[in-house]
Amino acid sequence: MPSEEDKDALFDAIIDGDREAVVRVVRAAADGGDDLAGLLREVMIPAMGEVGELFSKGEIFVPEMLVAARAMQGGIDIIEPILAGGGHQPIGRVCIGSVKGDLHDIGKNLVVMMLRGAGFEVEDLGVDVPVGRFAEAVARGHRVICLSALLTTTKPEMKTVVDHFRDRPDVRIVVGGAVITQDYANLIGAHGFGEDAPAAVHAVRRCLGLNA
Ligand code: B12
Repeated sequence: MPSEEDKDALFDAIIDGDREAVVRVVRAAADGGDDLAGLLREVMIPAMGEVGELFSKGEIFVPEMLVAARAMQGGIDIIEPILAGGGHQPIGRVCIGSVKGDLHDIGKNLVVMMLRGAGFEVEDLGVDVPVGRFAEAVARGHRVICLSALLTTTKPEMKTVVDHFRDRPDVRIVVGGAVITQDYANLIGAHGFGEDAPAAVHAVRRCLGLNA
């Protein structure tokens, strides 16, 4: 792990939206062979949580959230290829998207990264994905759909997707995102839920009958 000083600098750089500083610390950690998953879990994700707190308190606004997100993504872009590994035969296929109306993608991108790292082939449909695009993915042969939502206003869109595939028992749907709970997943009839990216991998494995 980088020094406490570097970790503090990384935390602050994400909150301040200082992409260059984020990239510098993360690259140094990657070059030094540090525990990048730990860095994400212990420093980078909590920094985004702090950004949300500051937004809730009215201390920062949407533009600041946006630059913080870009700074965070700068770090993720370095970590992703390292954690995702590659070159091996995929153990399953998954498609994923942030639901219609939802532009948040950092959490989704982390889920993509973890799934790829766990050996899945992932088709990332991006953000603001309407049900029709998930239907197209199923038509292309996908049988596991992962949905991400961060807004109270967009979580009902998950039910729309689940309802759409109600008569397709071969299609499994896994949901997650800051506003989603296991209770909500049960309520709408989703087949899996994960509160974070590692839990997303477990949920997908369970859906495919792989030992979770
Ligand atoms: C960054 C951010 C933004 C950025 C997003 C940029 C981007 N490229 O993602 C921008 C500036 C665009 C933005 C916009 C808005 N945002 Co915003 N945003 C955030 C913030 C600060 C961080 C989100 C984040 O990246 N978290 C870090 C990641 C790692 O966590 P995560 O997404 O939860 O993902 C983890 C898990 O949930 C899970 N997971 C995620 N997806 C999935 C999927 C599956 C299948 C599984 C199993 C698991 C899983 O695994 C992930 C990894 O551990 C949050 C605050 C917060 N605490 O969440 C507010 C927050 C989500 N936003 C909020 C709001 C209100 C908005 C706006 C409406 C603001 C406005 N007035 O315009 C708009 C809406 C835009 C839209 N239509 O989507 C509110 C939502 C409140 C609510 N309950 O509805 C929050 C909570 C802020 C707050 N405290 O009020 N936002």
